[in-house]
Amino acid sequence: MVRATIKAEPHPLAIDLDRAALIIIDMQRDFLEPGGFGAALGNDVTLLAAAIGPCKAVLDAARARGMLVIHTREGHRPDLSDAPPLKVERGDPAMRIGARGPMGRILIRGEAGHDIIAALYPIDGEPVIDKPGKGAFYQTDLELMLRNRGIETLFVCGVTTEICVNTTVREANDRGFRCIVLSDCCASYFPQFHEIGLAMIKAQGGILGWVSDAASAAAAIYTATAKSGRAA
Ligand code: TIU
Repeated sequence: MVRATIKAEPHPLAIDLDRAALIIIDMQRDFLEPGGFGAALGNDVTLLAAAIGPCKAVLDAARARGMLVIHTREGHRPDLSDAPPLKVERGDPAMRIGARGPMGRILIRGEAGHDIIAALYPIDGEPVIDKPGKGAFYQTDLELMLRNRGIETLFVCGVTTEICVNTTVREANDRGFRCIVLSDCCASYFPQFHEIGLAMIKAQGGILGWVSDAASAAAAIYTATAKSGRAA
């Protein structure tokens, strides 16, 4: 057990870093780069870029410690058999899920746009969860992976704050996992939804989890590692 105290809201919390994992939600080209799913929905994708540097800082700390790092990707099979028709039918037919865009078919597994951005690309040993929904637990083996590793706490990063991050935090909370959402490692196409999405998590004494930031999380991880050595 390696205790670390994380500066967070609504209050600092002590966790066992040996039972913590980093989960990076959907930092895919389809959401962060022009010509993908995010842009097809009419969004300004440049708003998500602010989360990349902070995510990388925490990713570096987690890797240095040998912490479990899990990446997720939202997307569907090429035949769309795992995509609910109601999800596919929304929006301009020329820019829907499965339509061909500059980064390949939109939100389809195996296409360039579905891949994780270069700056945060997974390395060997980091599981990648392909998820058909907004929540990372829905129709995936994420819970099995976390239980097999005895994980209790998740540091949560990614996009978008109010959609896939929030849904995943809610799913994790109901399954008994402690979530620490890193505010500057998350972003939304709607800055006000980012703020409200974080506020909803930490309100009511941390009804869904805690909110911290990249610097606080990385500092706690590096400090614990310096004292105790690598966990892995
Ligand atoms: N990953 C994720 O949040 N999927 C979305 O579709 N988000 C939007 O904000 N559209």
